[in-house]
Amino acid sequence: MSKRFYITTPIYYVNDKPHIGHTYTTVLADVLARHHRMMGEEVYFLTGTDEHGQKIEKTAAARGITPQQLADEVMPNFENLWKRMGLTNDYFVRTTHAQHKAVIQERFKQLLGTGDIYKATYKGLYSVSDEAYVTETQAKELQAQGLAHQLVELEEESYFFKLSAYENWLIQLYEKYPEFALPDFRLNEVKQFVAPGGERGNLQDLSISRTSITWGIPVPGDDKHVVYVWFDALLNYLSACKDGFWPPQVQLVGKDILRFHAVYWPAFLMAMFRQEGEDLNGELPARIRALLPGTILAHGWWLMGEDKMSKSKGNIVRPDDLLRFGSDAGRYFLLRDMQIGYDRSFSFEGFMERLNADLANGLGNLASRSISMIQRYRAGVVPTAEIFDDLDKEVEEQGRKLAPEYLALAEKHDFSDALDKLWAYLRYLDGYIVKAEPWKLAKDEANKAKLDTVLCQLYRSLRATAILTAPVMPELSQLLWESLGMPGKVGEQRFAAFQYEAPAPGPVADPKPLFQRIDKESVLNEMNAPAAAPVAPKAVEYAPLKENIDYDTFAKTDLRVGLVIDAEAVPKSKKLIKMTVDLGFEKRTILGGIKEAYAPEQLVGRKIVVVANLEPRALMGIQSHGMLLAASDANNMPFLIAPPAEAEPGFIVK
Ligand code: ME8
Repeated sequence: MSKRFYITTPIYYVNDKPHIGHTYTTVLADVLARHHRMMGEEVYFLTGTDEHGQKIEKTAAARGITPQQLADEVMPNFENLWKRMGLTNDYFVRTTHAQHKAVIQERFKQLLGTGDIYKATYKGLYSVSDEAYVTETQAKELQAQGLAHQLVELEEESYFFKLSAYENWLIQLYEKYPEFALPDFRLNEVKQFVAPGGERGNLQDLSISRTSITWGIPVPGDDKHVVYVWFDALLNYLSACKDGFWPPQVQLVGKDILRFHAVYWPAFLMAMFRQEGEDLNGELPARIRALLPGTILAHGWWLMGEDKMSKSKGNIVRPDDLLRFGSDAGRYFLLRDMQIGYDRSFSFEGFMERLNADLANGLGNLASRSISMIQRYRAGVVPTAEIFDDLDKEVEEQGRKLAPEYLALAEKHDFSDALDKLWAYLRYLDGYIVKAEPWKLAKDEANKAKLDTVLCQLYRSLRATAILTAPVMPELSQLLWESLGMPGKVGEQRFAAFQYEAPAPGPVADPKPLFQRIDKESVLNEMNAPAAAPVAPKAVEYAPLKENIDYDTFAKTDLRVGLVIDAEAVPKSKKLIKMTVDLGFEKRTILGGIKEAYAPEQLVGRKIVVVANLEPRALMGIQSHGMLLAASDANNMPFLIAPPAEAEPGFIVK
């Protein structure tokens, strides 16, 4: 049986649309999933949405809809975006799924049974924004950050999870298995939280139910309480796990939610998996470690300048900005520019510069030059290399090292350095071409073997590039793969089976342009162009008023509501439509000069206003018994006067 690899992203709240941060985490997970498939592993990749809790309840209330309606409306934004980004998640979990709810209730009951969950009264401070109780020390930290206004005093009955009982095991987990939370400086933050100042006994029990909200999973047997949103959310990884894939090898999180994943989450799991006789004050059993997530990998934030992106600051980069130049371009940029663990500030200009330098110039140019030369000088047939001089030898050595070095960095989840290394090699190949001058070699038959070598080395390096970058850029790498004359799907290749020097299976194809150079200035101009000026209302020409009439004269006009039940164009007439109009008390034929504005089929079923006592008159040989009312603009374009829906045929209009 092949090795199994279970990877997860956080499940995202449905009170907001996805932004570059969510996109980054999920794209990184996809790259890891694809990478592990190419390592021959059986992969299960999970993402989804977090749909319960106070934030969702409030956002929905503000919009006058139910939380479920809000979730149903927002969830597809995530699901559709992941499709557009080419993501290969195996499942999309929603915490409102019945199956998830059942698992939460079952696990809650289990922990009540073992005494890991108990009921008590909480009195203290509560952070509305974090949906969590806070200690005095935490309150001071929040106050220092200017967030004190989000704290409220609270006294309520609550179910608690005995987090304090797991402190010993947690500390051992971090000490003995430092790969549990990466990078290491993030693990240090976790250690400090669990044992501030190195002292034990600081972890407090965690409240895991709420009575103040209703939008959540009811506590089994006590439905005044709903399960705390983090107990509900974290357990998605368990409820949506595919049989045989437990535990997750890599769980991706932003640094903002590391504490929940590296403290609460393993403690919940320890409580669920521990057996009689395993001493919480003794050594952490290896059996337990093996059932916990392999690594919680915490990445930093994408910032705008120095600031965190937020709706209130209006500085959010939306995924559409990233998708502007194709999903692979966005994927490449996110992976290349973010060093896992650190924050990174985003600039649209930097984004375009990166794409031009690396995809249009770097890889794009090298590929089209190299493949064109194989076509021009060798009719597309890839020659075999012989080593001639030191330069060839160096290129060959570097080329062979490329895949193992790239894969070793990828193994450490360090795609930024892996891609950096690969692109450094591509630049080095540009230099190789300049030094070897294949266009000069081609002029003299005596240099045939040397030219073969240059062309072959370029081919091999590009083929290695296509396969290595397939998880990051599935579409571009496939284009390159096909241009090199390679059969099948590059994403279905296995790294282990890849041989740098394997002969080319056939001739190269026409080089397909990989990435169009972006005209930075014009894109920026377009983005900064002021929105189209509002169209000035057209000056209306008002017809002069007619002479006054007295009421009696007006009252002579009998206006009625009519219903058009049939309509057809009058042949040979530019303007006339013949209608059958139901006036309630009788049906009439009425002609109207409205053909330029209405098609006959638009009129049937429409209510109109008719001058019902007008002398009948023949038009184009047809008797018209009445006239319909329409307003008209300066060009005489008619707009039919419409009575309200409740007015019935025959009603008098006055
Ligand atoms: O926290 N840069 O959901 P959420 C990088 N539902 N990544 C960012 C980011 C930024 N500026 N902003 C957000 C939740 N993220 C909970 C999780 S899991 C059991 C429950 C990413 O919608 C990052 O991965 O607020 C972060 O952890 C996640 O979005 C938070 O998404």
